[in-house]
Amino acid sequence: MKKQLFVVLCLLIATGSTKAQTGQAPVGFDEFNNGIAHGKLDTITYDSKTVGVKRHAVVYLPPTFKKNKKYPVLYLLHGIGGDEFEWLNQGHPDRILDNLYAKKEIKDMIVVLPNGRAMANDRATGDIMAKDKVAAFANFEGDLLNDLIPYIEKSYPVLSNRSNRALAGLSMGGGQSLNFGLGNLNTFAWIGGFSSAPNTKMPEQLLPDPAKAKDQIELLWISCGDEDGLLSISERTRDYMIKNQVPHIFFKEPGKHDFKVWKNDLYHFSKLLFVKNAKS
Ligand code: FER
Repeated sequence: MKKQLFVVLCLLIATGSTKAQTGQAPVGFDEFNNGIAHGKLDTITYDSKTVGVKRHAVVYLPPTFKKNKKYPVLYLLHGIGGDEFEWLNQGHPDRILDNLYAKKEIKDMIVVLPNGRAMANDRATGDIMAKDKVAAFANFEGDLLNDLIPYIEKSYPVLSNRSNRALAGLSMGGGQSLNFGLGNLNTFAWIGGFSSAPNTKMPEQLLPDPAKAKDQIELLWISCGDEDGLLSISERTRDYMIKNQVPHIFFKEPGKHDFKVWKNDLYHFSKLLFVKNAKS
């Protein structure tokens, strides 16, 4: 009996240390939990001068949201096969963040889930790799900066300065986040690319003035699964940051190109957001 207990304890300790080494979020981090407070989801419609149509996004408000407080904002972007509901349906950021709030492990923030395919028909249908559809992901820069952010800032109680804006995304959305984030450091100080796609600019274009960027970046997060065919893009970006001494976090984790990896990324990334001196 005593021996059995000893074996069980050893197994528990071994499992715990493996998790720490691999950076896996704790079991249940992405599960709906009935016994805790939940955030609120809104769907919004805004006028896009960039695209010339009304566009849609989803907004997650933290469980303790109050209109008379002001919040930092994370803009969280989807991949090439997704839309404004992709994160919600497959990544469950609401559950992940609700659970983190219950443990008081993240700062209060509003999360905006936009549609990053900035064209009139922004559904992920037909040939999602078509030239015009891929170009629409680049076109989203104007929509985000000139249409969506101003709409959010007049509709919600938010802190509207660079140190209270974060931009992150998965795959195509990771490339967008690195391109638009590092390209607009006057707007964003917290930037995350999860398994970033080939739309990521070449490093010298991405960050032509690394010396200046060093002072501006609060957090630059670059992550990818070790079995992802796109890993070399994250490594290319990381190598440039190392060469130019730009502080960043490079998080290589077990996994492929899927939501198992991206949920884990969101868990870890969101814990660093809006915490001063998060950059390593
Ligand atoms: C590509 C490979 C992958 C590409 C985009 C992706 C535009 C995007 C993948 C995703 O968002 O999941 O060559 O070119």
